[in-house]
Amino acid sequence: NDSGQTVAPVDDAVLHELIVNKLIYSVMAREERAGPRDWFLATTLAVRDRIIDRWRLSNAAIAEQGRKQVCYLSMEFLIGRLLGDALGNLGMTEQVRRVLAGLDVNLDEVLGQEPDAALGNGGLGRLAACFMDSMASLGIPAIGYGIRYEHGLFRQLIRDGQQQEVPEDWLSLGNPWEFERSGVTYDIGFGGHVTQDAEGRLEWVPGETVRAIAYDTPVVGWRGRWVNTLRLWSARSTDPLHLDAFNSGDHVGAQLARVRAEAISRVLYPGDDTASGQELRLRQEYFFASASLQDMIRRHLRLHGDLLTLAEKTSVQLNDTHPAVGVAELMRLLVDVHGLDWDQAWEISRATFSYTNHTLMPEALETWAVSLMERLLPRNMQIIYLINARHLEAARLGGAGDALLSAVSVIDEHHGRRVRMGHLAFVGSHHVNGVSALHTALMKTTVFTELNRVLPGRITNKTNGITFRRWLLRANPGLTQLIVDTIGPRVLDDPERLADLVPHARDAGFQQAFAQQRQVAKQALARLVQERTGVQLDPQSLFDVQIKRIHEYKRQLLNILHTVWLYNAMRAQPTFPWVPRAKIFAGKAAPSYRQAKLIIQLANDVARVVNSDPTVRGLLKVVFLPNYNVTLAESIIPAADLSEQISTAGLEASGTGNMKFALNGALTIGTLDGANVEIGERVGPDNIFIFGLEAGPASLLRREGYDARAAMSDDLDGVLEAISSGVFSPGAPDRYRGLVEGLLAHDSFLVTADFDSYVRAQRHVETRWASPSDWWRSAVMNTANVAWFSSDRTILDYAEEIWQVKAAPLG
Ligand code: DL6
Repeated sequence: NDSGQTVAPVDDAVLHELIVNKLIYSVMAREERAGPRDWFLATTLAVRDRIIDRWRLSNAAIAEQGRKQVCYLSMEFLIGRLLGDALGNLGMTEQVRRVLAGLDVNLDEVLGQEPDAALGNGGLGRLAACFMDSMASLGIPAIGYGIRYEHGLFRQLIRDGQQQEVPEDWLSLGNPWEFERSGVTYDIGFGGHVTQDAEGRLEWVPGETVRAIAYDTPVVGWRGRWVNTLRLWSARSTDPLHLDAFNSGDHVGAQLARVRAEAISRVLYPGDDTASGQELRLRQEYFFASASLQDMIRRHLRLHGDLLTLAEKTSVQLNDTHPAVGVAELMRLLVDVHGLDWDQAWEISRATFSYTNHTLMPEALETWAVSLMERLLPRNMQIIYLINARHLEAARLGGAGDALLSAVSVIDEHHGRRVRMGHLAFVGSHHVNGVSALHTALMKTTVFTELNRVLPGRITNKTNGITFRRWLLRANPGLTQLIVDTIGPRVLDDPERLADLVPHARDAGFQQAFAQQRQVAKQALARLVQERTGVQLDPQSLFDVQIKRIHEYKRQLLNILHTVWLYNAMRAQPTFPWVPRAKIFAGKAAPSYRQAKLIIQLANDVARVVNSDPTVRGLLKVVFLPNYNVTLAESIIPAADLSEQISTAGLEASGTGNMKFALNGALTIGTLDGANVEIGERVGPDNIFIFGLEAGPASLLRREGYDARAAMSDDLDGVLEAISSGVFSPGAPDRYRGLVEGLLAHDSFLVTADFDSYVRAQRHVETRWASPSDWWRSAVMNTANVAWFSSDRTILDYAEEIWQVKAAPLG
């Protein structure tokens, strides 16, 4: 599914030569001996050259036309593999396949060599990656700023059913995409003190300085018409070696300053259960926020000469609160370093920043101890106090009383004096957005109720989206081809055309072709599952999939309870015409999140017992696929029949996996949570399975608590009894007793409360599955009606309403 148009086409013979030259002169390998990794490097380098001319043109256009640029600050960019994306966007996939075949090399094998860049944790980081693709495809000038972690999200091993974490090492064999910009460096201070000169000007004298070095990766948009930059910062010591100490034998001590400085970009999300772990996280946040803002100012001065026009030429999007310290940092740079007066600087700063909130969960809302901020960032802390004083004064003048002032203060005085980073971002931004309609509505009635009262009109909704180029065109080429054959190639440029599939939803021939594509994807996934877990799946069975971070609010546990319910029911009535199912799980638990790790273990224990029980052979299989990442998602999603989006209503801000599945024609079973609500509105109530408590009642029940035992059905009782009595952990019968007792005593995520409704919804799934024409009509209706979830639409909304930036791809 190439775009059918390359920017500057080369013929096969030229491309052949370009790749072979890279192999010889850049990789130093011989054609007859080269392995897949060598070919991956040579191909990437040759393709990268095709992108560079357009990259330079894009940068030149920004400068010459004085265009406004977006700076997207994100602690995470979950970009995955890049070569397939670049080839697809350039329209070169089939040509490269052909040229490599002529060299006796298989493109798919080459693509498989690329490490999966896991510079993020989950939805938030993948959203940033989809947004980068969309901004480049729409010709919106943008720089993504983040951290070049040497080790991204850990690699997950499953040993004896338990998660083990080992370091991920995506850079170990080099990264052919990136350019080290040794000339683009900034010094980032930490600690020290603040002095005042004779005129009363304040100056921060840091106790330690770390250097940020830029690494740039080109992000090529659709049809290669525009190329943006992903600029990731790496930390270097300004004091790499104490030579005296080294020469006198202290080889380790001589490098301590370096180790400390470089730890900043060593690991994504270092554990923060210790004080030093927390400090490292704050160092990371300030490091990348400061380097990015210094870079933005330097570029603005070079292009426009004067900081007074900063907000006209730049929009900074804070992706969650991780870069929120940037609000204070930009004020420091404008006032202390560039000499603007406070009011002018504040006006510019607020006109520059906007902030996206991605969670309402109190424990995930970032705060930093004032004492840590004062020690690590003394001048920034002073500035935060000044920002807060003016903000509170304005609120007081607007009539706010003490209770309201305390609620809207950037400093939380109730929990040992902490800086509320969400509040800082809110106060310092012109727009604050949620990521689905429900989430945005809840922002106004929960975490930001009071801020919304004193600063009304800032909150706006921007429902998330996904890039169809990766999640349909690349991940599911068979289905894409069918769609193109059916409704024409315009859909590749205009996802709204997917709606042209609606008239085909009832067409038996089309349904069959659609189902056939699913079969192919399921067969491929079954092979992968067999290779990685040894479990054999029947591609004819219903593939019921839940893949996402493991978290109590996402309720993998509810899905496991249903699995046990099915298992019990099948064993009790083996002759009933059950719908054969494969329950497929994948996801990582945060290393210190014990309950999530126990849930992984339970899924694996249930899998072991179910898969070895002859009574349910051919009816039920359970697999937990290790090491979930973007690449694995690309294999799983096209093969899914049923998409599990079953979070406790009100707790999933949006979800984006839900959109990927629906786009590929999986039916959703889900709660009215996050973007599920909007998916349901678009695909229609007949084509989605909604169950469970809605956000309002769920929140009430969570607050008031309820007696799970009193409300428990016999079905649920049987399931919990089996788990707590050790049916699935015969060697350790007490393993899950605590988990079950916990559920019965304080079921914070309403697993037991929603269980019966969930089981009923699952029965509706089975009824639909038993009627293939109904099932496939619903599947087609999903694909046909989710065009609105393209991240191009989301980005255009941001561009028009928040950034005031124009889309304008090169011709
Ligand atoms: O907005 C992207 C993504 C949403 O789709 C998810 O619903 C939401 O959980 C996630 N939020 C985060 C932030 N931290 N937490 N928890 O990852 O953002």
